[in-house]
Amino acid sequence: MTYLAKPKFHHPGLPKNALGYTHRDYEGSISTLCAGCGHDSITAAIIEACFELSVEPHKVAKISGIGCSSKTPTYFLGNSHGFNSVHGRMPSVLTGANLANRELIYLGVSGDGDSASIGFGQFAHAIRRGVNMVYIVENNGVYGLTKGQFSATADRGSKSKRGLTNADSAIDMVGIALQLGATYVARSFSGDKEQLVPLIKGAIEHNGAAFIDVISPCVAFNNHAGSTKSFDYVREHNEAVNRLDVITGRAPIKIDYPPGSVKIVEQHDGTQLVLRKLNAEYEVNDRVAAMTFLQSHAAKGQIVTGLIYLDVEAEDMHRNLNTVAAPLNGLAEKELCPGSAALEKINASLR
Ligand SMILES: Cc1ncc(C[n+]2csc(CCOP(=O)(O)OP(=O)(O)O)c2C)c(N)n1
Ligand code: SF4
Ligand SMILES: [Mg+2]
Repeated sequence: MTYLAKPKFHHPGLPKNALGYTHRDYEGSISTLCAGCGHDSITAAIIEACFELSVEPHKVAKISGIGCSSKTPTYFLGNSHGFNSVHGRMPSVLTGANLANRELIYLGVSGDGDSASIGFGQFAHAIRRGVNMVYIVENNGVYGLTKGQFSATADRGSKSKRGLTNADSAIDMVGIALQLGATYVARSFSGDKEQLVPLIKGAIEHNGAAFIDVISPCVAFNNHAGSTKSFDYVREHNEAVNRLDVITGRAPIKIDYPPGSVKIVEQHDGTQLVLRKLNAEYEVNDRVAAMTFLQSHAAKGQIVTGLIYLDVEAEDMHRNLNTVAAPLNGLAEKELCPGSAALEKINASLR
């Protein structure tokens, strides 16, 4: 059995959001991952973010590849659309779905093996096309599902559970996403829900390619001394540059930060991202500075977390391609087959 159904009953006093839904309405089946797996905490953060934003579950499409991480969409948003695709192919399936219907919120859930190894090319092209999506990599530095081989995000010199040393350079997904033009780039830690939930909310509100690398320890194969993706290592080397809150028309929140340390960033749709700066020098709108900051901290063994880059002028793939606004399933035959005169006009314009 690959999933266990959750019992339907729940406490009548559970808090409700603006739609009248409780957290239970955003849950899925019972997780079959190892007890303590970081991926389950990310699932909980996604549920919390969607609950707080009062997202309509039927307006979400969750798409994944293969891996323990890619299994997790079964454990959240049980009333949403979902497609568990092929290893490394989540980005192209998501891109196609988004092209067909831009009205859904696309949640791409992947692993470091799924996105940095077999799916690296797919990851790159979805990001550079500016697909409007929330792309989450649940990064544990190993292929968890196939029993703990090093993945391409494992740091050079880090040790496997059996004591082998990784000889290869690591791929930093955040650095690559920045270089490829992602317009919302963040890193977080599965053990830091306070940081992760608002980052997911901000990514959902963002109109463009939003990428979140979440360090998510694999308790079965990569949580030992010598690993740089263990709970202890990440807690000790975490360099958080800021803390985020998201203010939307739907879900107002109170801000209570000391003056001088807060930066309010307004996005196209009126959403406000409230950034509490932890590092006074860190500038979230400077892509090149973000890349330098990442590299210099990585050289010191530090893991930079928080909202690392935000482009408030982000444009998504549909805008770039000038596609029709209506979902394709809403178009009638007349619009889909406008006739030979229309075809002739298009051909003439290309001669
Ligand atoms: C085409 C193909 N190649 C290899 C595999 C075997 N395989 C399944 S999951 C996986 C790696 C998963 O690693 P990751 O994406 O990091 O997920 P995790 O289990 O660590 O969350 C591999 C190599 C496969 N299913 N399909
Ligand atoms: S093998 Fe690792 S990644 Fe997979 S469920 Fe267990 S702890 Fe999580
Ligand atoms: Mg992995």
